[in-house]
Amino acid sequence: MATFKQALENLKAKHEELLSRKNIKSESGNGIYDRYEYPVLTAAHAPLHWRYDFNPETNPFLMERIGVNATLNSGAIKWKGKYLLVVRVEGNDRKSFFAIAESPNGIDNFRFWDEPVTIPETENPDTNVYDMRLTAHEDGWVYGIFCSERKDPNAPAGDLSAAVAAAGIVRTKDLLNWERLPDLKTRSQQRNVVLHNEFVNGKYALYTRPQDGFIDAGSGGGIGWALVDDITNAEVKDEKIINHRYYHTIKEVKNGEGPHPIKTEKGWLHLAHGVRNCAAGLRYVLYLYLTDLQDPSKLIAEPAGHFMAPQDDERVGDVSNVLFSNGWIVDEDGKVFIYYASSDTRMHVATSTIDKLLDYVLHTPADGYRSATSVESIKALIAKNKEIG
Ligand code: BGC
Ligand code: BMA
Repeated sequence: MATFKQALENLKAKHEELLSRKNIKSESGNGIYDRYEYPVLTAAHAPLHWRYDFNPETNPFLMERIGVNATLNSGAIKWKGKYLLVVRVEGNDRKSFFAIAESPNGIDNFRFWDEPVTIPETENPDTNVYDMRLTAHEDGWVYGIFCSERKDPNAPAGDLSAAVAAAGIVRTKDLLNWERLPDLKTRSQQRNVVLHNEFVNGKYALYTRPQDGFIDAGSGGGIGWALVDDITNAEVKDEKIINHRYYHTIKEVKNGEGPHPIKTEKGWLHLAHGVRNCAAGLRYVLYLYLTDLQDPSKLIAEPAGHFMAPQDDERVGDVSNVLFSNGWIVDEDGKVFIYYASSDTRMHVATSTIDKLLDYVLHTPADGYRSATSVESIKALIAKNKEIG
């Protein structure tokens, strides 16, 4: 009994040490953003009372009863002065669920709320839910749009992988009680659906990602845009592609909107992910683009290539070579907290400012789509530098 008590105390002390660890800005940034030394959330951050039975009678060996495998792709929101993530927590059983973690400063001391979020199911229960984008909409609700995955009812017998992806929609006023709305009705499967935070022409506006199949974005073309009359019965009738995929770019195979864009004086600033294929599998990187203030569907600037790509330890995890982001927070002073997951395993933060990100988007050369145009960009910069001697 005494040893059980001691073991439990040790467990709690080690957990507390991890949760309260101070994060440190990494040296050697590129001037655009700063990375941090430690991830902000890992599987080990999951509360002990979700994982261990604390009763010595029923758990004499103090074993972990319910394992958490990863904490990844999190939505983000500033809420009552705190930095909140709606984390995709994945259990050892491969089921994802959502749970809120809160930090006082946005870079460390993230702690999960007491219980995971309960997402009501529809009449067609989700098998797996993940990657929620949060939107505090001007209608007064906070919406969460996430991927709802179900087994493909038309899969041939024996195919236990074929799935169907749809956009699930919930809303809340307190982040505690979530109302489930009907899933988005669309012609194609959808992942990476995001709600714009303002009405556009009096309608709800969605960033979409039409795809041919569960994995294959195929003829989908890229990130789409659709206006919806009624969010409580949302249906995509017309969808246009606003951010295209191109041959031999970082988003050749797939792309998808990250969190909803940030409104700036120069336009709507977007964070997205781009995917290309290689011998090692799919490589996911993050990129930025800017759209028109009056018409958020109109592209005005897009730097060539990635904004952030997996680096060092970020490269390795359950699904290696992946950076993915569906959450960022802007402070009133213009500081931006970019929350991103590495290799489907852990959550990190990078910080920057609106001014820096706009400077990056507006002054990084655009993609010319050829080696020769890339050389021209470099030579133009060299010439400019030679002028100043
Ligand atoms: C996984 C996602 C992944 C998707 C497409 C799902 O089963 O949970 O993380 O993005 O498949 O590969
Ligand atoms: C997907 C995404 C993410 C994930 C990525 C890499 O398509 O929706 O859930 O991070 O694949 O596995």
